[in-house]
Parts: sequence; C-alpha cells; structure tokens
Amino acid sequence: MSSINYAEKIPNNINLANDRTLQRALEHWQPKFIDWWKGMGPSDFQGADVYLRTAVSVDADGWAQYGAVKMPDYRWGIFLADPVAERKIGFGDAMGQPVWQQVPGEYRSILRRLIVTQGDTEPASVEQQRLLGHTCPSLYDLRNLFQVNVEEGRHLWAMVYLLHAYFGRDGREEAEELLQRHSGDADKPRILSTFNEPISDWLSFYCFTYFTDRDGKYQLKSLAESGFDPLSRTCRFMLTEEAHHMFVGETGIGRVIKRTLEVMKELGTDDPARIRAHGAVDLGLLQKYLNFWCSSSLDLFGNEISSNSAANFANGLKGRPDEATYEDHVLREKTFALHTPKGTENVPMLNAINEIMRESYLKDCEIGLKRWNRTIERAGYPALALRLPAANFRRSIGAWAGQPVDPKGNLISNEAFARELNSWIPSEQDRAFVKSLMIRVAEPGKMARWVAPPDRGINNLPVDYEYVKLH
Ligand code: BYC
Repeated sequence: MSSINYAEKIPNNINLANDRTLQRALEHWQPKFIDWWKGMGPSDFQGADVYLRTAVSVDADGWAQYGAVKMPDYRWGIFLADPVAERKIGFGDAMGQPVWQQVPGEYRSILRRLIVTQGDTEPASVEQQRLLGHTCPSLYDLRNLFQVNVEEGRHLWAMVYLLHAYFGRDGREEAEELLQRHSGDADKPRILSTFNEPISDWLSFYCFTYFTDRDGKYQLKSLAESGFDPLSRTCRFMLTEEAHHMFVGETGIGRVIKRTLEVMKELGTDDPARIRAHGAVDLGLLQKYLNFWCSSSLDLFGNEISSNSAANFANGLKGRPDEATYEDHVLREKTFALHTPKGTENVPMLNAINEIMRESYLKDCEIGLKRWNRTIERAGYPALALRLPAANFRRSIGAWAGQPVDPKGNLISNEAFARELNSWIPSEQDRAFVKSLMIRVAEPGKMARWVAPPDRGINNLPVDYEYVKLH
C-alpha cells in the first residue's frame, strides 16, 4: 500500500517531492484552481465547516478520514492506485504486451484528448451545481452535495496531474483551459453536451448523480483498462470515490419516492394535482425527470458506430468496462447487431464499442429502478412503476439523433413527438413546480417536505448530526 504524504503542499502518493519540475508546475496551477473553486464552486458556503471525507490512503480498507473542513482548505491531491506488478495490455491488437509507463508517441494526441474530455466533466459538474446549496432539503444533503463537489475537484486534479506529468507544454496549456471553459458558457462551453445542462433543483441533482455519475463510472472503468498505466492507476482510485456519488443519486430518488408514497397514503389518492398541492413530487413527474436525465446521459457514450472508439480499443488505449469478463479481447472477427432507424444492421463489433458500453450502462441503471419499483409495488401502486426510457428516445448523438421516438422506443411522426414531448420530459410548468419546492431547510435533522429522511447518517453518525456548520 502506498500512503499519502499530507505534509506537502499538494498531498500525493507519487513521490512528487522527487520531481521538482513537476512539483513546481503543479504548485503553479494550484492557486489558479483555488481561484476557480472560489469563483465557480459552491456559492456562499466557502466559510462553512463541512463534515467531509478526505482520502488518506489508496488501500481498499480505511482509505478515507472524516472531519469538519472549510471547502477551500480541502486537501485536494494526487492519488494513484498501487501498480499491478508486470501488468499487461488486456485487449486490442497489442494484447499481452507490457503496459506503457510513458505515452507512446503515436497515441499522444488521442490520449491527451481522452484525458482532457474526462477532466473537463469534473469542474463542469461543480459549476452546474454551484447554486444548489441555497435550496438544500437538509444539512445531510448539503454535506453530500459538497462531498461530491470536492471529489469532482479532486478528479480534476487527477487528470491535471496526467497532463502535467506526461504531456509537457501542451498538457500544461490544456490544464489551464480546463479552468477557462465553463458549463453553459456561450463562448467557451464544456466539451460534452450533458455538462452544459443547468442543475438548478435537487431532483435534477439526484438524477444527475444517478445517471450522469454512472456514465462517469463506466468511462472510468474503461479507462482503468488502458494500456497507459498511469491513466489506469489514476482511474482505478477515482472509482473508489465515485461510488458515493451514485449512492447519493440512488438514495436521493428513493427518498423522494418514499415521501410521495407517504403522502399518497395520507391523502388516500394517487391524483398528481393533490400530491403536488401537498408539496410532494408525483411519480409521473419523477418519471419525466428520469426520462430527461437518462436520455441526456446516454448521449455521453458517443456514436453507436465510432472509428474513434474502434481505434482506441484496437490500440489498447480504452477498453470495455470489466474487460476481463469478456471472452474475446481482440474483436477483429465479431459483428454486432445494431438497431437503427433503417432497421437492424450487422456492423463490425470493434466499431460498436460505444454501444456495447451503453448497453451495459443501461443494465446497471436498471438496478435502482427495480429497487424503487419494489417499494412502489409494496405500497399498492404497481401501475405507477417507473421505467427507463428506450435507448433511442430523445437522442442528440448517433443514429437516432433528432429522430421522433417515444419513450417506449417507437418511431412516431414529428407532429406527435412535438405534441407529446412535454408529457415525457419536464415542461416549464413542471420545472416551476419543482422550483417552488426548493426551500432551504438547514436545521440539523429537519427535512424538506418533499423528501423522506435517509435511513442512516454519514460514517455512523446520526441523521440529525450538524453535517454543515453554517456559522
Ligand atoms: N457531446 O466517435 P464519437 C464523468 C463528439 S462522465 C458532445 O461518436 P467517441 C462525470 C466526440 O468528442 C464521463 N460531443 O465518440 C460524471 C467526437 O468529437 P471529435 C466523462 C460529443 O470519440 C458526473 C465526435 O463527437 N468521461 O466522469 O468514440 C460528474 C465523434 O465522436 C458527444 C469520458 O467521456 C457528446 N455527448 O466517444 C462528474 C471519457 N459524444 O473528436 C464527472 C473520455 C461524442 O470528432 N471521453 N461527441 O471532435 C471519451 O472516451 C470520448 O470522448 C466519448 C466520445 C465517449 C465522450
């Protein structure tokens, strides 16, 4: 196990002190990051004491410690999972060869682009969520938001380390630009579409952490397979932190459902108008949010047929999540049956990696749905079960981009699509209603009326612990 040195300005387990050039370059970037955090990070809470976890080791057991921290003082650092001895490339044409400790010249620009794209999403999500603290449903939720935010900040550090350490001058320039693009900025937007969507309410936040952070899980898993070993080790440790983000999403949505079912029981009705009048989120409205964020997150896997992903796989740069669980790691002989608006096409499997990843992602998304639906069924409302939208619904990237498809996956007329869209994703009215629920609750243990309390607190503390001291 490699321990983390906290005595240094930048905590790390990479022996940064032994590489003065890299250390100086990163120490030069550090104040710019802090400026970005203060300007674009959570607004107005920089002086609050937040009960946060900080990584103190990369060991699977006991890797984090908890304590009250002011966010700008959070110890963002560089942590890589321990190396795997004699690790070999696990897929593609160079399968079985030793992994690379340096960037192979021929893959330099594509690796840089993958790292920049990954890195860009991390500060983007912090920017998207910067105003949410003002309307937190509880101090428990506020703390979870900030935990997610500081860890996304650390994930930015993880990618910036790779850029500085392995890509010389252009890597340093890219690291600067990661702080200059901003979510939703008309001139300099973030790279991927979903990261320019505003997240202005907590229902969106729970959906984002459920669906979009799960894309993060799948992309990180596929980069953890990379033949470029420093990238693999970096992503392996990021995955440890990522799990909590999806927990926030899954339990958040679960708590909304629990509260709605309580209100339905109390009122003895499933009438959406009466549920809304009582200050809760009717399940139809929640379904619209799921439709919106699931379809938006599906675009993050790229085109179904992608020569980029084929080359990345063949060259050993980016594998499939859990590559070892597949039988064929070369994919030169196989085909994949792809569902397009023109019918089913057989395409080389190597070109369909994005689609294979999207399918396994959707299976993972189903797990939460099953759990939520069990609660809904137990409460006596099986007809109100929630569903994932079809993979071809409301897509902006790939074969189905711009096609009029309903949430069940049927191709319909443009007119019917335009007419019905507001019944499938949140309308202006729906968003206004959700916004009206977003009233800050900041007394220890108290919850907003639209969401049930969590089953337990953080790190074995009670739910009514003062997770954020606002002063
Ligand atoms: N929006 O061959 P194609 C996370 C571009 S989330 C805009 O189809 P490829 C997190 C694409 O860049 C995980 N543009 O796709 C979650 C390309 O442009 P160029 C983030 C898009 O290259 C929550 C062109 O279309 N990590 O960590 O196979 C909170 C053709 O591309 C989009 C990664 O994504 C889009 N949705 O795959 C915090 C991993 N989709 O090159 C964090 C790194 C595609 O022709 N990135 N395009 O100019 C990648 O592996 C790949 O870039 C993608 C696209 C999977 C995104």
